[in-house]
Amino acid sequence: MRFAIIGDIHSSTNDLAAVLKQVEEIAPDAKLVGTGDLFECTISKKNITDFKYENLEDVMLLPEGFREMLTFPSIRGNQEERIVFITKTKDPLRTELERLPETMQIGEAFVIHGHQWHYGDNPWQKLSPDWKLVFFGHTHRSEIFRNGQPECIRFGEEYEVGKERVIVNVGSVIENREWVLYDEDNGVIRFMKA
Ligand SMILES: [Mn+2]
Repeated sequence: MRFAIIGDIHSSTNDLAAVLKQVEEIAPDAKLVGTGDLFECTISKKNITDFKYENLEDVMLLPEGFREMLTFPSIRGNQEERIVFITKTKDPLRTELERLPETMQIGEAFVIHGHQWHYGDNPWQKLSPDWKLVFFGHTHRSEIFRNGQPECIRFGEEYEVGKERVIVNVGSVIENREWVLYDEDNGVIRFMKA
C-alpha cells in the first residue's frame, strides 16, 4: 500500500488543494494520512488563560469549504490541542478534534505530530525503540534522519526505509506545499513538493 502523508495545513485551503491535486496526479491509489495541525488556532500560546470560548470561530480559522476537504484520518497536533483546551461548546467539530488520536500506525510506520518533544531535543529520544520508521511534522521543515544522522533532502527522489531506524519530517502543507509518499511494499519514501 502507498500512503500520502500530509500535515501542518493550518487551515490553508489553497495550499491543501494544490497538494491534494498533486497526490491525485502522482499517487491516486495512496491513502491520505494527516500528521496534525490541520487547523490554525488564532489564540496564541501566550494568551491562554482559564477563559473558555463558546464559539470555535473565535479561536480558529475555518475558511469556507476547508472542512469538506479533510476527508482523511489524522492524528492531532498542538493547534487542535489548544483549540480543545480553550473552548467549551457542544459543537461536533470540537468533539471531533478532541477525539483525534495522538499517534497512528500505518503499515510498519508510526505517525506523531512532534510537539511532544521540546525544540532542540533529539526527536528520537522520546520515541519507543520499537518505532523503526516514524513520520512527524510540527516544524514545517522536511527532514530525514537515518540512525540519528540527518541526510540531504532531494524532492522527488527515493529514500530507502525499513532496514535502519528512519525518522521523517514530512514538512508543511501551509506555505511549503510539502508532503511525503510512503511506499510500504517497496520500502521507500519520496519527499514531494507541489
Ligand atoms: Mn505543530
